[in-house]
Amino acid sequence: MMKVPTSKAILFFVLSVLLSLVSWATAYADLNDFLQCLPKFSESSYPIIETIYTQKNTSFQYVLNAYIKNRRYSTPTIPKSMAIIAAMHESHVQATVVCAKQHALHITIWSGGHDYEGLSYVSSVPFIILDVFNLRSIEINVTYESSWVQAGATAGELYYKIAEKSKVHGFPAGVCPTVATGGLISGGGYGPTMRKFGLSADNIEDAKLVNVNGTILDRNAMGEDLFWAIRGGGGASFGVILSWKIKLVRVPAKVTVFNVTRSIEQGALDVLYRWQYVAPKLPKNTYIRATSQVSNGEGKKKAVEVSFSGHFLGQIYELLRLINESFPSSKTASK
Ligand SMILES: Cc1cc2nc3c(=O)[nH]c(=O)nc-3n(C[C@H](O)[C@H](O)[C@H](O)COP(=O)(O)OP(=O)(O)OC[C@H]3O[C@@H](n4cnc5c(N)ncnc54)[C@H](O)[C@@H]3O)c2cc1C
Ligand SMILES: *[C@@H]1O[C@H](CO)[C@@H](O)[C@H](O)[C@H]1NC(C)=O
Ligand SMILES: *[C@@H]1O[C@H](CO)[C@@H](O)[C@H](O)[C@H]1NC(C)=O
Ligand SMILES: *[C@@H]1O[C@H](CO)[C@@H](O)[C@H](O)[C@H]1NC(C)=O
Ligand SMILES: *[C@@H]1O[C@H](CO)[C@@H](O)[C@H](O)[C@H]1NC(C)=O
Ligand SMILES: CC(=O)N[C@H]1CO[C@H](CO)[C@@H](O)[C@@H]1O
Repeated sequence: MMKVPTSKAILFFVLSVLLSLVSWATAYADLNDFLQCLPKFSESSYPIIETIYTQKNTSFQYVLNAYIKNRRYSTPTIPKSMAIIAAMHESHVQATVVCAKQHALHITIWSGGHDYEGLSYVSSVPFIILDVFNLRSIEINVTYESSWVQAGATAGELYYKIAEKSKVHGFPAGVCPTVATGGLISGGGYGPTMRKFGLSADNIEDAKLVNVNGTILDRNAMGEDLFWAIRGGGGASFGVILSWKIKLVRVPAKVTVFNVTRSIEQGALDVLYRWQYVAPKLPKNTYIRATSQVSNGEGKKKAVEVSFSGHFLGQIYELLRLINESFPSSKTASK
């Protein structure tokens, strides 16, 4: 039976719609004051005005959509931010935080846009996006086996920069190359070398964060508790991460990767069953993940297949010996 809304419920609904209209309207009124506040708190040699995209800017939609990875959150009914501040300098981040606080405006912090729930660019209250994708410098220091990486740099860019400087160093970050280190590392960060080196967050030596007062803090200034929290607790709960000092890890100059796919007829279930017991016990330099996907079977029928993709910190002959020892049934499975 359908429930008929009572007059109280209708009144409540109307009131909440009105309230939300009022709150968006007052927020838009505050927006101008907020925008005028920004230059006062940022370095004048880096004009912050050039980083502001209000909804009137012709590039607003383009800038907004460029980093939305979950298209479900780019539909017209999803509330849009009043403005995007695409910071080009650390002082732009400081100014955005200080002015948003002064004018009681909500900000979301955006690096690579891979948030599964769109938390970095969607909000139910009027808001402004603080976009740090332009802050993406990477300074590799091979001698000290460390590197300063800004929050907007992606995992792929980091891998590339390290490889340019050294063939025997790496960093344990994501499988996906387009996640940004801002969200990735503050949420943990897992990838193909995690069995050997742990999470990205386990390999951080220092960080720079803008706190609620707009002050830049490094590890020493923020203290060990906050430094602990931003390595897994989600950065946006605590401040804006500007950069991480990461520890480079030593890897062989040549590594081996593979991707083997089996259909059900080819014994995918047997291999998957065995994988559960074998994969966690393999030497730490070996990583095999299993993903199942829908494939086109015979006569356009949907079928299931399983892919085993692996990463081995060594060369192919060592890997083959290892696989022969640990997967005695892999020969039957590959028939
Ligand atoms: C296709 C895809 C593949 C993925 N693959 C992997 C993977 O291989 N390994 C893995 O570990 N994870 C993976 N993830 C998860 C991903 O790492 C997390 O969603 C991560 O938070 C994304 O970071 P981002 O900066 O790209 O996203 P964003 O959406 O920009 O940010 C994610 C969250 O972090 C906050 N945040 C972002 N930047 C900052 C900052 N500078 N300071 C403070 N807070 C900030 C945001 O406010 C938001 O809450 C994947 C996600 C997707 C969509
Ligand atoms: C590496 O770091 C050390 C110590 O901070 C510094 O003296 C050196 O100049 C750095 N090298 C590069 C190439 O940045
Ligand atoms: C921010 O500044 C206020 C006022 O000076 C102070 O009371 C507060 O402790 C500061 N907060 C942080 C997190 O530093
Ligand atoms: C492995 O191969 C399958 C089938 O071609 C493909 O769908 C999957 O994306 C591949 N995985 C990797 C990690 O390359
Ligand atoms: C692995 O087993 C196959 C099949 O028995 C064999 O041909 C191959 O030489 C073995 N490889 C190694 C490195 O032991
Ligand atoms: C970043 C950017 O292009 N901002 C522009 C938005 O629109 C105003 C008004 O036209 C310009 O002054 C800004 O340069």
